[in-house]
Amino acid sequence: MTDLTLDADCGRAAELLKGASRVAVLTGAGMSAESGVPTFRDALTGWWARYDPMELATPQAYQRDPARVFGWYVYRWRLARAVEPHAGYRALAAMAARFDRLAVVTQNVDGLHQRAGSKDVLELHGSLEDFRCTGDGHPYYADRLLELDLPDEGDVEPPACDACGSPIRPGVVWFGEQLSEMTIGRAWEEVAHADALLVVGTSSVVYPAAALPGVALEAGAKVIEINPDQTPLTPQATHWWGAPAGQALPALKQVLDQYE
Ligand code: BJW
Repeated sequence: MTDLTLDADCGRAAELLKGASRVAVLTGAGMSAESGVPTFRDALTGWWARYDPMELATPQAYQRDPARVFGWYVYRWRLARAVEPHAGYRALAAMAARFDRLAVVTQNVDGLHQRAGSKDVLELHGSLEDFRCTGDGHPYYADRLLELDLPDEGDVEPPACDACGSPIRPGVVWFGEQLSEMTIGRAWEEVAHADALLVVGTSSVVYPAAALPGVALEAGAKVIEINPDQTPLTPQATHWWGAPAGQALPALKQVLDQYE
């Protein structure tokens, strides 16, 4: 592995963060890639290889084939519980101590930020641990899935709600659905008041999350993008660092620690 702490990109990112007191971090699926969770742009593997994740993440897909979509979420729920947050997650959680405030705004639903120890996490697109019914939205506790006779992979018929009998769905935000007003409102506030915004592992094409870096720039914040590939955000970002999150964030923390 190359020593990213000696890298000019790492030095520039650390310089931009050095004087900040409020920091916001916006993460996407690339943040979890090195923990073994596929991104939305990656082709799926195994049984799910024949499906496009972007086409499964819609209310229409669930209406057409509830068992297919529910099965995919059960697969991902089990995967998220089985993997571990990588060193980049842990570095981010530890970095919070050096700023007055560090809030994480994530588009991910896998809970890895919280498991790594990050405290202020806003989940824009919901969580794989939350399920609810399609009727009145009665909650369904994820651990109850363990009582079902689940196949190793493939379709899973959604269980019925105890209270009203309607099918259970994942508590995530699909395309065309509204985000929680409170969560997106709080994310907007965090970003608008940050001195610096780190944008990690997102293709920056899905709204409203993709609008958040613009809010930060408008308010005069520095925007640092960490992503091996360039995105529509890259030309506007204060600094683009083309490296994977699992290497870049620990390197960044190490350089910031040297300033103390
Ligand atoms: C690495 C790496 C490594 C790889 N290290 N990096 C304005 C304009 C146009 C359209 C719209 C608009 N406003 C709203 C819309 C419609 C729509 C939208 O944005 N469509 C676009 C596709 C054009 N948005 C919505 O529908 C949203 N709702 C809404 O706005 O309601 C009001 C409304 C409705 C209808 C019309 C108008 C207004 C809801 C969006 C919900 C998105 N939901 C999903 C599924 C969540 C549940 C689940 O996980 O299953 O969220 S879809 C999917 O995309 C998921 C992700 O969170 C999200 C973003 O993807 P992300 O995280 O960026 O991942 P990838 O895979 O795309 O990219 C990975 C990146 O990582 C890549 O860049 C790699 O290079 C990088 N990477 N390895 C660092 N190791």
